[in-house]
Amino acid sequence: MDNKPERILIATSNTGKFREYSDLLSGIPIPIIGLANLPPLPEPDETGSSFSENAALKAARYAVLTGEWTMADDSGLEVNALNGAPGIHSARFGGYGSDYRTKNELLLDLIARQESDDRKARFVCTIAVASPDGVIVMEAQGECRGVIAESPRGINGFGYDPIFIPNGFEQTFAELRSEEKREISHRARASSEIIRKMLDFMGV
Ligand code: ITT
Repeated sequence: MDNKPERILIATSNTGKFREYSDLLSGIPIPIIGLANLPPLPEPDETGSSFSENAALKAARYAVLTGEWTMADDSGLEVNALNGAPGIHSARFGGYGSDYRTKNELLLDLIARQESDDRKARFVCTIAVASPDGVIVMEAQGECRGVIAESPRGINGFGYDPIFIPNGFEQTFAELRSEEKREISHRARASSEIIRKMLDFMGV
């Protein structure tokens, strides 16, 4: 295994996630590159049965394909009224090709048709870091609890942000400024933990 990373690949094809990581990982003292900096690569199938398995699978696969130190995240939204769905299927919910306006409307319709009106929900994020030979060297997790809004609101962020109201706020993630989301989000919490572990690993 190579000793220490000189740069790190943030392996996501989700531009919303990549934007957030560019900001959240500014405390790491090595350059960050994205998939856009590399020749096109096949996307791995997310065949794991947990956020953790899928994050590890993505990090290891991209590391081996590129020979880079690689960080990947698997994340998603768990809704109580839907017994935790869409969860690890968040990106596939409503069909891979469907846009987020459609996914959000579909999720709200589905919740409205449940007997349970428990709109409590949480965003989950698991980050895995793989060395260039595909060995997972560290992992971190974060969550952000909240409730599902009655209708989509706001234009910031990405994905399910317009329908998620974090605890302690009245606005959805998509109504908050990016600086506010980065204080409390599942990704921010997982990022703080992974930064601590990386600095430790690098002896900084
Ligand atoms: P990569 O696998 O390439 O990273 P992806 O979009 O497929 O991209 P995931 O498999 O982790 O990523 O799916 C996560 C899903 O949950 C995806 O639909 C996201 O849009 C959504 N999601 C995750 N974090 C989010 C956040 O902070 N705000 C809104 N939606 C989020």
